[in-house]
Amino acid sequence: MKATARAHTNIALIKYWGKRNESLILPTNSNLSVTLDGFSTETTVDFQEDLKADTFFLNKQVIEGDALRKVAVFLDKVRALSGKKIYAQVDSLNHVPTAAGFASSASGLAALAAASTKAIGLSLDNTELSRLARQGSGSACRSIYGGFVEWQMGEREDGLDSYAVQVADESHWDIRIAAVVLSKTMKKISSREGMRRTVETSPFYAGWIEQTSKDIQEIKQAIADKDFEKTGSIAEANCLRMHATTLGANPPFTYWQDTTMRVMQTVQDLREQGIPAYFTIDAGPNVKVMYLPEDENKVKSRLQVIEGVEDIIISKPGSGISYL
Ligand code: 2P0
Repeated sequence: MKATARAHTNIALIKYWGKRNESLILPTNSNLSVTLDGFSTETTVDFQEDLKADTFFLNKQVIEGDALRKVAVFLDKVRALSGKKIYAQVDSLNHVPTAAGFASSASGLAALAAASTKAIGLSLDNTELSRLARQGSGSACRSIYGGFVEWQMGEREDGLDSYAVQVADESHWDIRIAAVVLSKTMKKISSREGMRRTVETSPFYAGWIEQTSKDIQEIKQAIADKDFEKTGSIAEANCLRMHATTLGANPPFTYWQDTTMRVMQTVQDLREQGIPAYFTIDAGPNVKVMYLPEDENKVKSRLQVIEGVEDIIISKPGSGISYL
């Protein structure tokens, strides 16, 4: 009972930042991402009658502790759905062009959801798969699809209406996203802990929720119209607002480092020189920069000379899950 699936990671243009239900992973706001072709996870799940527990290998290394528990808790959900009590060996390969902290729970849990359900004999449609992947890691529900993807927050307490839908596929719009890898990154506050602290303590949180519901409507129109300046400026402002909530938390924190701010400044300088480029940042110091293909050389040459930048990995909009 074995299957292999591939999923790409994604970058949110409208952020998921806060849960209304921690155990079901239900968000406080709808959010929207682009799937990235430059980063993927390929996972094989093999259910075997003679195993006494799940095992997990990541890039051929045996994994234990919290990461193994996360996989096993997810497989418990798959076992419950199928009615089969059988353990699995999970082998994951992260295809990330450099070892720079870009391993992603989004591609990891999306590939695990696809491979494990197929291996155990369930046939789920993409909506069911997205809903299941969400319960492994919120952002994973978006990686079921390629291109531009909205995670609709839903309203139900049981989460049945909280899943992702494709807004436009990967061929809709040829934009580029450069992942700017920093040479030094501090130990960070996990996104789970960061969002929990912000929801519970930041007085800026209510403002974030109010504005984000407007942002998502506007960015969907801008994507449909292929209006790059509008899409980029909404995404950049949404990112800044998410990070502002962390400064208001108690205790306050930020994911930014000095190099993060140098990259942000460079992107703003590029715009002043007439090159449309916009940044976004997740729960860590690395920056992603959006631009149009014709500006690639100019953007890349400016980013790679910034002090503290180690590498630049370029993506286009990528595809959804596939079975190998
Ligand atoms: C996002 N992030 O929309 C946001 C922006 C980080 C900042 O989704 O707790 O690993 O597993 O649901 O999906 C990172 O959080 O969190 C994330 P869990 P996840 O991409």
